[in-house]
Amino acid sequence: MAQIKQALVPDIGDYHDVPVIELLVQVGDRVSKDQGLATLESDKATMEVPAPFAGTVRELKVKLGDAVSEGSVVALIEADGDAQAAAAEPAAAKAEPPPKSDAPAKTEPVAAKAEPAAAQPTARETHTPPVAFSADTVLPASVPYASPSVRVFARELGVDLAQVKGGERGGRIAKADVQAFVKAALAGAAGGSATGGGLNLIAWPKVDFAKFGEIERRPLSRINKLSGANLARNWAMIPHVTQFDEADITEMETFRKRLGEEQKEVKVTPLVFLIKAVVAALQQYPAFNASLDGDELVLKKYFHIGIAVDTPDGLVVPVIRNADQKGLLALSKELAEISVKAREKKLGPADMSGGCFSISSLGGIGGTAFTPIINAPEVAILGVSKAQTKPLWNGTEFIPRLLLPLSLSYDHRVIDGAAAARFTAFLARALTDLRRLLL
Ligand code: CAO
Repeated sequence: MAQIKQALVPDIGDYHDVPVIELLVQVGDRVSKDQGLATLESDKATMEVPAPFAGTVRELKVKLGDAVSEGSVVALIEADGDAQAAAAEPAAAKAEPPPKSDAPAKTEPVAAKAEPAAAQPTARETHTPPVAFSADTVLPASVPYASPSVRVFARELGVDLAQVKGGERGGRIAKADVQAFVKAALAGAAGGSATGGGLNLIAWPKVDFAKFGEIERRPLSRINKLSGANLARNWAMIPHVTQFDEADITEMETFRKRLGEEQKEVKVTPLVFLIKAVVAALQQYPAFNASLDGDELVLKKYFHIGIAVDTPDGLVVPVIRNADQKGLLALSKELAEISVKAREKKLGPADMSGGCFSISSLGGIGGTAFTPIINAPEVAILGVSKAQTKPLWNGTEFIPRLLLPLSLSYDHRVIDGAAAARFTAFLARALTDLRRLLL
């Protein structure tokens, strides 16, 4: 007998109360295993909840705007065939809480739980609450009540929906509310210069580009839009200063090349040496391994390093966890794995959360220096450019040395210039003489 089982939100890392922004199926739809049922969107990533098995959707347990976490029931699905039924748990016998992560499906007695499919709203219907509805009481405060198109609109304008008061029934936020919020913000900024509040920005230039020549319009990727909004916020809100330095990596390179000859299992690039040197510097200067939380600095005792990876769809920052506990070869292997995962769009939110400090390496491409944008709530980021052989004065003569340019952007609210100069000097010394990493 076919059974109805729950499709649950799988392990989504440290994310909680993530809004459902899209329903991908309707009641009655046939779904294959791993087909997306709903799209969730946190401030950093978008993820689909996959169907844990093939079957027919009997009931949707979420609607647009609902906030879900790992283990939340998204749909009830009638599993296909006997094989599925046999694999499922006995329907009536168990009444356990939803499984945590590895088993995103749980058997439910058909008759007891499933309501007639016809009574359910279809996935693409607009959800107008049938009775008086207050977003404040039904949705957690952290999830503003707004449609996906309004969310996209707000994101494009850099508006935090949590600050917008919804004018529609139940506190639902309409596009007009977002527009009014922006107008008020601009007016406040214009009139607020006496108090110093607001960015006091003039409107974005509106240009008819086609008037000047042929053009083509290309939509931004989802990653471009998400990272763009984050970068704009971080650039506007964090007082950035960038400290530049150079590390003599002549000996490091000799050692790296030898490592490459001795073993062919993994490619060892300068980046893994940088990860080790950064960890040592974070241990030496804990304020760089911290986040601002109101009036407090949260100092982290763990060392999770974010690595900016360039993908065809835009920039993503997967995190290498516990980098202090890993050697150069293990780091190289993990770096290769996360780069492939990033470029194949297979990174989940868990892969991109919990970072303490980020490294953005453009060394394989070129350039002499740049000003990386801090990945909030981190307080510093290291940019790395291309190493070049240059003449260095050793006191009596110029000798050729391989110099690696370092660009450290830091949050000046947390770190002062002297600390930043010490941090990059420490990094440079450690990379010049790797034995220092053992101290
Ligand atoms: N100086 C000189 N050569 C360098 C170097 C440096 N600083 N860093 C790397 N290289 C060399 C490597 O040794 C490798 O050389 P070979 O192929 O001859 O061995 C080559 O450059 C390519 O390296 P890579 O880029 O494949 O590997 P990586 O470990 O240095 O970097 C990754 C991996 C994922 C970080 C990188 O591919 C990437 O995506 N970088 C872009 C990050 C980015 O976009 N940052 C910008 C953020 S702001 O918009």
